[in-house]
Amino acid sequence: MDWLAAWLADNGVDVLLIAGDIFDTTTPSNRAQELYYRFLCSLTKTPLRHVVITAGNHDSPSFLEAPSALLRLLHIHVVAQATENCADEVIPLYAQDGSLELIVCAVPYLRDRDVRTALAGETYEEKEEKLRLGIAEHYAQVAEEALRVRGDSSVPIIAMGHLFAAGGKTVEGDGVRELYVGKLARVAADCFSPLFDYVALGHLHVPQTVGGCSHIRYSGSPLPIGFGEADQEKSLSLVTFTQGEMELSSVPIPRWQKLAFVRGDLEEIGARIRDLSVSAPGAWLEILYTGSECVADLQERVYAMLAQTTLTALCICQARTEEKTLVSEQGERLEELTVEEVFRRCLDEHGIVEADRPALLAAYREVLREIAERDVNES
Ligand SMILES: [Mn+2]
Repeated sequence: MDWLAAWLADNGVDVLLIAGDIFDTTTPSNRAQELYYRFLCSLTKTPLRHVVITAGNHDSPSFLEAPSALLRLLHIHVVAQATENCADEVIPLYAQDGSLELIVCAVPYLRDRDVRTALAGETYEEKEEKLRLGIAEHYAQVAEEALRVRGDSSVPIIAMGHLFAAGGKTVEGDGVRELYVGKLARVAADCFSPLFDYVALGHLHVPQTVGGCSHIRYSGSPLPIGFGEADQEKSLSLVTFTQGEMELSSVPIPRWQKLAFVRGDLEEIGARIRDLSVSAPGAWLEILYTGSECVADLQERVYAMLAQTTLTALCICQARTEEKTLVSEQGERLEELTVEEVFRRCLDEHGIVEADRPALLAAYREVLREIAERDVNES
């Protein structure tokens, strides 16, 4: 964040857009809140004139919105939930001389209930189709409102969004939480009005464009969020408008903390740790043991390998194979299983036939999503 504030200052950037997932949880720690507000304060010392922040699926809308009146005084606009009146999401930004210079359609993560009326007995295909139509309809409404606000001027219109675009890339272990019902509700590029000069998207951690349109883009997460992203270059998207011409570029973000994913049997893990202690001192590691034997004291053995190094293991686990599961059933820990694995075992236990599983799994994911998105401190 210090780097970002300095970079924004050095490059004379006018507006910063942050498209969601400000926090990882709906109840961020006090320390995390302090970092957020300190960062926002540090922006007031840059030439930056406006900041627009929208909520992602991990954020608590009421938490982000609570200080919004105060933040407005610092020219920081927060939009955390869609309301009846989509005009609330259309933010005109003015230059120092008072002239309109940019319109931002600050669309936050659209919760299922924001865009879809659920009916009993709907199939999953019908639910998904309604969701997609609801999201497209919402963007059409904000585009219409933006057009009204723009009037006779020709200022650019930027839309924001926090969603999963069709064809979007993710990497395993990056911690991107599934949205909506099941895994299929994906929004295509044609959901965004052609009125938008640029669409700034959040949610996916890999920087990428959508549907081959260079102006519909995920900047990606500024930091790797999981070890699956250990080798990925992170970046910001810089959009420059000069007399109606738009120029797009991607700005690499330096990596301050080395991460490495180590996998193999004990011998391979040992060799890799020796290499990394020289090539990547101070690195954080995720270690996956894939050897054929079950190692009861894996943690102790790995800690012994790390003892004389500056490396830190944040996660040490054993790969699960059929064979090993049988041997280690006794010592299996719930936290080693994903919630979906637990559910699959429940299906096995109850002898649920293959044909019934997709619908049950989709319903289960819907429940999980609702739990994860519950705004616990709303009132
Ligand atoms: Mn997200």
